[in-house]
Amino acid sequence: MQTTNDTRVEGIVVSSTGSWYEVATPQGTLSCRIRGKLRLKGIRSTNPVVVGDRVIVEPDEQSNAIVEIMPRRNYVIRRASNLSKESHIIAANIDRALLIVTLNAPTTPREFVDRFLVTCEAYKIPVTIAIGKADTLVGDLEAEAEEFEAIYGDAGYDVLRLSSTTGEGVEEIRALLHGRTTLVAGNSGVGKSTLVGTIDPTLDIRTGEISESHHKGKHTTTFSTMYPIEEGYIIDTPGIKGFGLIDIESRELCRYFPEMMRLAPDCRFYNCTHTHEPGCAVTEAVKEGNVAWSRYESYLKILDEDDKYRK
Ligand SMILES: Nc1nc2c(ncn2[C@@H]2O[C@H](COP(=O)(O)OP(=O)(O)O)[C@@H](O)[C@H]2O)c(=O)[nH]1
Ligand SMILES: [Mg+2]
Ligand SMILES: [Zn+2]
Repeated sequence: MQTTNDTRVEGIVVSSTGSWYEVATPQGTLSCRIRGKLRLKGIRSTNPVVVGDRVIVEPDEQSNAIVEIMPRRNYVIRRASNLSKESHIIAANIDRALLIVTLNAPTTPREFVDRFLVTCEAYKIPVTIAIGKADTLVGDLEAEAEEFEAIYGDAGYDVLRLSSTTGEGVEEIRALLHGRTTLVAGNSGVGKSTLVGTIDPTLDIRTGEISESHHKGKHTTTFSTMYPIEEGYIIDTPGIKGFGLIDIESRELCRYFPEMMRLAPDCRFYNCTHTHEPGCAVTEAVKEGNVAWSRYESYLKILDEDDKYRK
């Protein structure tokens, strides 16, 4: 049987196992493989086709094949592993990211939060931060939540509280999702899958999975999955442990900390790195408490640790 271009259909990748891809098309969801070499210019990635990609599928009796990937509007990418030069794309064509952070059980490291935010800034993806498991915030944790809200609120981010247990914040998030593609990110165990299942109980979502990185060999997915929701899509991600930045130059890093970027024009030197320079408005603001020390510390750590991965 001859395949003609007429049989090709356009679709959106909703899940992948690394070798098989589920593609939602007007003809239903098709299981596909990649045909030939689909190379994307300039991206050294461990996964050539990712959730959120718009693709062309050539249906075939044997197996459907993805034959083309449309250009990506944006994507969220991280280093595949600590020492790797390869990257892993978490998802593509995203309208908004929802970063779920928990202060306890598990504690999300601030550096993780800041690295994720830098990536979203670099690819111009708006982020909403949710403090998850808000039902557990008592005593010191409540004070910590208020401090967190102040730091990230001042930086310019929307921060809300979320509890899938009590329903706090769930309707706000539902409204955010409407008609958009939203990536739900956060460490393993913060409640990402539970949230997706709370928003739409008809979806078959696995929750409470054991962290992939701690229990290698467990049959857990390490790829993102996209679900239709609220006239848009939501992408549930596997727990992201580390977030190695890729393709961000040292000298542009400060642009992705909005509260520092606002101050940079007041630095004495136009090419100030905000580390050792006299007349630096950023370090001055850190000293005066106008820029949070934890945010500045993340900036320094990213500069320092990622230096060795840069060309
Ligand atoms: N107290 C509390 N526990 C939650 C909440 N959301 C999820 N959990 C629990 O946290 C654990 C991890 O949830 P899961 O959704 O699998 O996290 P994921 O790894 O981010 O997808 C499960 O035991 C959930 O029952 C919440 O809002 N409050
Ligand atoms: Mg999960
Ligand atoms: Zn400076």
